[in-house]
Amino acid sequence: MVGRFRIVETTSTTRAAAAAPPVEFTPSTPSDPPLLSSYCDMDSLDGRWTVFQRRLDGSVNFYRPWDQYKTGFGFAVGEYWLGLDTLSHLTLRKKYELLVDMEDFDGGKAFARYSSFSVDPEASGFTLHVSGFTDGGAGDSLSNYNGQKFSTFDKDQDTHEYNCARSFLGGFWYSNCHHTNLNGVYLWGADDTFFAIGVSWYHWKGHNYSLKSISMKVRPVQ
Ligand SMILES: [Ca+2]
Repeated sequence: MVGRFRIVETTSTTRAAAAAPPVEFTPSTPSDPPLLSSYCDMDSLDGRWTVFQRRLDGSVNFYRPWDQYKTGFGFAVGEYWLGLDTLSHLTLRKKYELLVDMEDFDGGKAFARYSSFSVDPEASGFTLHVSGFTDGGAGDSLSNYNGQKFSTFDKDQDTHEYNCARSFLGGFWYSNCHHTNLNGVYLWGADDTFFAIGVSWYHWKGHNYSLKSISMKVRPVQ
């Protein structure tokens, strides 16, 4: 379904231009899902980031099957996952960097930045390539997944004996299983009722703290 997506990259540096969505999902038939656009972050580290994952209020269920992680879900004005097909096509065309911004429920903020980021096509399992970590206070909970394929509850490509997506109720480049579960269950802060199922980033808040917000965003390397 890549044909449905028309990608317009975020190139402007003006705030007024930020109102124009950088990525537009254009339905090709009336039966396609509602129009969905992505959010352009103009504030973080000089802006111009295209957001491909965002959690902020628990309004969208991220426990979804492979096909939905492939094509995308959610709402541009709120929580969403842009889709692995789009992400792969975008990041394989040129060199991209990645920023992961996060916030806790006490006003604390942190980020992790990676100088290189790309996702292989579906035929290669949407394998993640991420490297070049810079610490913005969050620590590195992602480099561990470099070279890992994506997994959902209905497609186990992790390296664990069990199904990590089922065990931790998300979809991710799980290995054995995770240091971040940013597509996990939105739990509003500290909660150890069930181990590590929340929207966590281990090296900042541990496995049992579900963040208030977290987003993953990319932009072309200058
Ligand atoms: Ca497994």
